[in-house]
Amino acid sequence: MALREINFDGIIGPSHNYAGLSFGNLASTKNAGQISQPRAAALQGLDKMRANLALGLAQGIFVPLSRPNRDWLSALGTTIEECEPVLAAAAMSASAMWAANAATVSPAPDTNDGKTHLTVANLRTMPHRSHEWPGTLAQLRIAFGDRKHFAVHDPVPPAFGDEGAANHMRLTSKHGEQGLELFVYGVTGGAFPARQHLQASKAIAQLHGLDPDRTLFVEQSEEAIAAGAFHNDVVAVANENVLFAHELAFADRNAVLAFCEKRLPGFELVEVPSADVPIGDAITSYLFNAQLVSPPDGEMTLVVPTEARETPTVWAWLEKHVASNGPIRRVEVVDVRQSMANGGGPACLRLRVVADPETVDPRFMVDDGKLDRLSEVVRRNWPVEIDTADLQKPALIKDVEAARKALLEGLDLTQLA
Ligand code: SUG
Repeated sequence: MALREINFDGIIGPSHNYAGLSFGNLASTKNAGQISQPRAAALQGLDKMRANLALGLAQGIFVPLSRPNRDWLSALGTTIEECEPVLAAAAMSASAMWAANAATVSPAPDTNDGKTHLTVANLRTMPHRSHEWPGTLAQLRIAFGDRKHFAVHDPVPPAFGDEGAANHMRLTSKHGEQGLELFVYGVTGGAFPARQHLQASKAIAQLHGLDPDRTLFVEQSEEAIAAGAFHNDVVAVANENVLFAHELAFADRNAVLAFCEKRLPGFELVEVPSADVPIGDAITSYLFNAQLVSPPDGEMTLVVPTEARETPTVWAWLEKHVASNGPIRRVEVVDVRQSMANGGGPACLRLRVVADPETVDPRFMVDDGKLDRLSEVVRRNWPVEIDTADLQKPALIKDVEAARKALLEGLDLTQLA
């Protein structure tokens, strides 16, 4: 079995819009009511996947969910035509594009039955995200349907909020070896909600059969959440033996350090001090919401959004780090501005799964040729613009539904219709 890191990116859906639904996510609030560009957004996402392939990485996809979510509205006793605008916005949200929130993943070397475990996130804190999980679970059950290698779990009960891999980090000497799993939860975020609950993280660690001695529950600092780090992946990211984090990411950074140093030979913390990059700059630039990856050439690479290059403190820090021979050897810049305007950077758009690509349903894997075909479907079918005032307009709804249908047909995934 050749275990590799596979990044599964959510294809940005045809209903992508700026409804300002995520309190505590500064970009979402700032851009509320702006006109979105779903076609450009989806093409940006596909280009990011091409950039990953060019680095020599394995790439997968998830498809947009059925929007408007008519079943959810029906359970609320209403319809897209008749519901209040706030419900229409939630039912039309394309938020499943942020695949880092799809599930928490524990690769096979970490679990007691030797399977890769995935628990779909309940996303219960934000109404527009709370109805994603059934559609996401349906995809996980197909993509990772090989029961010899995967175990896919239902969400943890909604008493405890769970936002998936965005609050989970794995450290290991090599992807295919047993790792350390770090679950980051929030207790308080000042004025903003803490979305990940400790009990949810503990439940997932149990369900995945992790070794308690190699599992750590880490409190996110209140300061980070209050500054706009609504998920841990806005202030920290891990890859292999490297933890790249802002100095204010965790409530007790020394405890994290001690745990990792004791258990992982060669562990490296790359910490960015506030004096170099104030937390506000880290959040607007999404320096840490980057993909930290190990391409086959062995040069650890950080895939950052354009906004990182445009933020002087951040770019200066990156240049200094690479020049000083730090663990991050290369920086790649990708344009995902449409997603960024809703608080979703390169890392939000992907779910990392360490597995043998041969064991994944091939309909969820992509190469350059398939990305070209997907781009064509997007160019032909995705709306050019969406004004949130139009979310209940029959013509838009028809276009959004037809676009998804065309995509599912192109991928031979009509069973998800
Ligand atoms: O949950 N934005 C998403 C962004 C998720 C980013 N994911 C990670 N950090 N992994 C959220 O806040 C905005 C939707 C709107 O306002 O229309 C939104 O849901």
